Amino acid sequence: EIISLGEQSALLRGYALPWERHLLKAIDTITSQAFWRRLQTPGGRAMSVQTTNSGSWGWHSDKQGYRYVGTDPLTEKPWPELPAEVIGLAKNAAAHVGFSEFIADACLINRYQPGTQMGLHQDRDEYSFEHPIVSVSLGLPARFLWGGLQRSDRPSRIELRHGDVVVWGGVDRLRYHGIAKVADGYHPQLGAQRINLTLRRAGP
Ligand code: MD5
Ligand code: FE
Repeated sequence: EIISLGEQSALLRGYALPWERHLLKAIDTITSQAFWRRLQTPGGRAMSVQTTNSGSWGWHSDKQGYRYVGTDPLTEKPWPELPAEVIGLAKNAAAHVGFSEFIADACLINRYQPGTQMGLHQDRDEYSFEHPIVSVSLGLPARFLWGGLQRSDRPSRIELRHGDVVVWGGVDRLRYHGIAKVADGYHPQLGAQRINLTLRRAGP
């Protein structure tokens, strides 16, 4: 099932389910090398979401600001490799929404425990906004807040569930978005958490 979210964005319900085994294994492998962490905002506060990365670039935040870095600041080693199956999932999903030949070079992984949320923001740290972003939701469901091009635009809400994939690009690429506070619960594969992978082209 394809649910249109905007002119150039869509929710592909359950699209990642055939890749579930690869995704769970990838998360285990990646987080055994690049541990979950709570990043500091440029203002010095700890984010409530836990993150890690894989691929050529990883998203990082500290007092110097938001940016992509080629090595994990915790280990000073390159980020773990992004598995070919996951790059393939993102490429296939993007093509369904009209973005052909999308090759991700960065995968930001976010972990939400019950009570965690992500405030409305835009994703604008990538080198170019011409590429789409593909997001994969796993574990507990969450309400996605889907706004407009101005922060003051009132967001609509849509539930993202285990296995859902969303593709955003083109005119929808810079829309404000966030995640409402994740409710308590238990997921058979992932327990009391929601994990989101965002696949991006961060570099040139
Ligand atoms: C999440 N993560 O569920 C979301 C999913 C992030 C983030 O927002 O920055 O880590 S990605 C949602 C997204 C990405 C790019 C554009 C838009 C939404 N959009 O235009 O709405 O952890
Ligand atoms: Fe975002």
